[in-house]
Amino acid sequence: MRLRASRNVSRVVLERGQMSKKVVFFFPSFASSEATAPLGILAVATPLLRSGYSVTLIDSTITPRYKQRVLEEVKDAACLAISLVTGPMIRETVEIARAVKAWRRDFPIILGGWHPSLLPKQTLEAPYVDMVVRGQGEETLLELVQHLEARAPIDLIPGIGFKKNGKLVFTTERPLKPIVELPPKAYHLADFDAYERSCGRRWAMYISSLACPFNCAYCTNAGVYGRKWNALPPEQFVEETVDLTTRYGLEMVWVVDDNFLVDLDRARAIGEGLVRAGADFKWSIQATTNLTARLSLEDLRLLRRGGLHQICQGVDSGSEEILKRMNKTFQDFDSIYKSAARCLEAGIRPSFNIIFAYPGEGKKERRETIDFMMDVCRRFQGAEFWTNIFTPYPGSPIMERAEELGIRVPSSFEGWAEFFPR
Ligand code: B12
Ligand code: SF4
Repeated sequence: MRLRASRNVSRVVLERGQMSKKVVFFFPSFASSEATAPLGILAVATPLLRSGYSVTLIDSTITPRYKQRVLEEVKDAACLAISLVTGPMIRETVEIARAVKAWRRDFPIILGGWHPSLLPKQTLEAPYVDMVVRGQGEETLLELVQHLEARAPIDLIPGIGFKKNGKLVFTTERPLKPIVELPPKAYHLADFDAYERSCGRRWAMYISSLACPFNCAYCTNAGVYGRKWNALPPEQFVEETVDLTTRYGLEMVWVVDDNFLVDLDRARAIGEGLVRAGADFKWSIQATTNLTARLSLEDLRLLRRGGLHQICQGVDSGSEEILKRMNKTFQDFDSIYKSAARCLEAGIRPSFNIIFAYPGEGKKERRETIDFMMDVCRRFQGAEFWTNIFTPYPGSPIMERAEELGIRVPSSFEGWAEFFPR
């Protein structure tokens, strides 16, 4: 296992002229107890490993004295690559990037993931950020690291931003690749024992489709992945999840697809395949209520036999007016009731998300939402609600109206650290 091996090799501090075949990844902690390996980093690590680079992953959630560890590991590395979303992850990103720059001002620091993809310019303006990767990072990061190693100009690598003579330069966008063309994730880099110690559960994330055909006004997805839903074939899903859970002794897989149920035949085939394979793990998905309601009770029972135990669904509001403002006209209340009833009958937990304080929500709309939640809970015991306070994210359609809605938009990278739904 490369990660473990890299800790034991005798460390050689490279002179500035030497080239390194090592990349250090840092994953700042999520303000969440759901600790498991960061899928974005496992994704971009594979092409590097295949091309002969060694990779060290430092996840601050499971690494005591993570700053010291980063400072030790970068000594013989080519660059430091950090993955982050908007919000509190920015705090540790800044802490680590500043510490590395204090050690060596010209050591390359690359930021990738959702926040740098949605706000590349503002992110790159931070003095301790040298390069940003926009969108899918598998090919881009490999090309970038190869160019850094060869000390070649990076101007023609699509999908990046960098600094040249004090100016910010952005290259052309890299076209999105369908998920079937992406390499497998480097799960062997994950220290599942440490994640289990941290959160009490042994689980992993898995992704089987990209994008979502809808365009909710608060959602950032279309800004990074577009709206062309594309997915892995059911056989691949079955083979990979069975292998993943068996290999690492996992009890659960969270399928992080934005909308797992777009292709119902695929979903049914996955259920059948898992039953046939005798799969012995629980899994959960995210899907819209309108698509969940299209599944029959038999379909849901089949998926349950295949291990599906929870469907997370974005109900978001109990007010017609707010749903309209959210551009969620594809969902009606009937589908929510249907979905709750059928999921429970099949033994699957329906989990519904609610967003309070969306622009336009007054006392009346809030009351409608609370009444709706109470009604669902009374009628469908076992249905659960997760509530959030609306947080505007860069790149979402509603942010285009930020000024009109009185949303305070941070003017610097660090300003976004406080953006967190409370
Ligand atoms: C899993 C997940 C979580 C998990 C994370 C667990 C973990 N250990 O990683 C948990 C539950 C903790 C979580 C929490 C939250 N999340 Co979340 N989450 C996701 C989800 C569903 C999947 C992420 C994922 O792994 N995808 C699969 C990987 C392979 O794709 P990827 O991350 O896009 O990575 C690719 C590129 O981005 C890039 N890349 C990624 N990292 C790097 C690094 C480098 C160096 C490079 C070069 C490239 C690169 O290359 C990768 C491969 O192509 C996404 C939605 C989504 N579709 O991705 C939301 C998402 C990331 N979450 C989001 C949000 C808003 C939150 C919360 C605020 C929600 C809340 N209500 O609390 C919190 C924030 C927590 C915090 N502290 O900041 C937003 C982020 C929006 C933004 N502007 O950043 C997303 C996009 C959902 C959405 N559509 O709004 N989340
Ligand atoms: S259904 Fe979910 S993933 Fe799709 S656009 Fe709406 S919030 Fe985003």
